[in-house]
Amino acid sequence: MRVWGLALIIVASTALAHVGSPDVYLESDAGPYHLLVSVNPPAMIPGVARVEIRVTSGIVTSITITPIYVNGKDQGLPPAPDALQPSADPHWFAGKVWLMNSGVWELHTEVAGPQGIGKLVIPVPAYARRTLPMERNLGTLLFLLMLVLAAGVVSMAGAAAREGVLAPAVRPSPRNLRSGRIAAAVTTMLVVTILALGNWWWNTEAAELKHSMLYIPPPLEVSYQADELTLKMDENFWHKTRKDQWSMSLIPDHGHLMHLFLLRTPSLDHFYHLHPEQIGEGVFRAKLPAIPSGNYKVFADIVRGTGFPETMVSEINLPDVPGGSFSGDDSGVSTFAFEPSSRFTTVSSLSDGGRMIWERDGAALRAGQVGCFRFRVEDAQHKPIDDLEPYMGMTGHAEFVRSDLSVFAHIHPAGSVPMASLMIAQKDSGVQMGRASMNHTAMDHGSSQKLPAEVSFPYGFPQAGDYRLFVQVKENGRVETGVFDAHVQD
Ligand SMILES: [Cu+2]
Repeated sequence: MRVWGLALIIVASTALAHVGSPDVYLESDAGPYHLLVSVNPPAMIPGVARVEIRVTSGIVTSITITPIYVNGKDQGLPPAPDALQPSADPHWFAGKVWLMNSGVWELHTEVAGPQGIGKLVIPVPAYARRTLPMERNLGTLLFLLMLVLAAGVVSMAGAAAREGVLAPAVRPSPRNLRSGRIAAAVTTMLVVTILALGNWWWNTEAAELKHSMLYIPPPLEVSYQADELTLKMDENFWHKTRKDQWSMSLIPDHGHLMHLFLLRTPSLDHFYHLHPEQIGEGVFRAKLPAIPSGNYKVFADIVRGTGFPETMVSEINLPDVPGGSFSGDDSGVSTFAFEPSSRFTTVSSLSDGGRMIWERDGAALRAGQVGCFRFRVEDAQHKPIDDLEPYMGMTGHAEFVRSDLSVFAHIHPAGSVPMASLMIAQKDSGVQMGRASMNHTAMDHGSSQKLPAEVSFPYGFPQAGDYRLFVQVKENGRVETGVFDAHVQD
């Protein structure tokens, strides 16, 4: 009997415009304070998100969070704020927040200290992500209880047919014994049938719940013809049933409706960051640069009207594409094939003769640990360059890819939250963007603006394994991509 099948519980989680990397990281000012925020989305919807805030500048005495659901409709009175608990370390606060619906939540954060009150809004997308099997011990216990109950019913029916008609202390005749056995056999068949039907009913319910609750990114069909990729987005059940709940329209994220990434597999040696044009509803077209043949994994980032980010995943076999040079904001890099044994590379040569240095402190990288990943850009003489400029409005873009492609995270200096979602959140709340965010995102797009030669990205690897990092900056009108390999421990 497949009693384990009885044991599926729907749980949920949140993720960003990323694959396999559900946690939210944000580095920002809140008034006079500077914060590094990480949010571990809930295991269920409704569910509890764990929030940790490290105060990296300023003295903070208390932090409260009010979660507000975003779907373009009035949410009525906000709930009472939850207070984060201070820890022994005065710079570190942690707490929990309930998220009740799938979609985007804004965590309205109020930070208090001697310098006054600072405010910050953290967008957190939430959705059911996976099912969990029942806990083994509980399952075993329930299974044994079921056996006891079933055996009890069978023995009761047998005893009733055998002795129910006899006077007390009268021994059953062979005829009584026979009817007892027949009753037990019939009851056994009945009980087995009932359990089988129950199991079937439960599995059907679980499958339906899974179908209606579990988030699956929109399907993406990719085809190649004459130097161009055509991408057709579709919708699945999850999207179709949520259309009236929130806006399915697309909004541009740093100037583009779609950010498309092509990565040659399994060597991870050719990487392209392209920006397809929308040519119809849900249909995009990308002009390809020169690309060598091979199997390419496709990641396509979009942001919905409420700020809900999604990453669609597909793959395509490409022939040698003659293509041209990169146009617009498109960029890419050709590098050495990935080898798990190489573990760490911290220096990457750039196409202009300069290099990019990963400023590691030498400590081992661990899964689930938040850190700031810093990269310095140098010229051919190994001097920090002074002509870094914003690339699509940001000082840098970084893509963290696990070697088996189970993780793909597109991160910016302000964190893992897409710029479009962040801007909606700031607009909703009327909270001014923090100074650091402004610097990070270099909002004025002016190419005359000169930036320091260093970029940093807050991130935590979701799981142990080998990773390749692509770090993109714009220098003197040209995009340079540094490539680094890393090994992450449990
Ligand atoms: Cu980016």
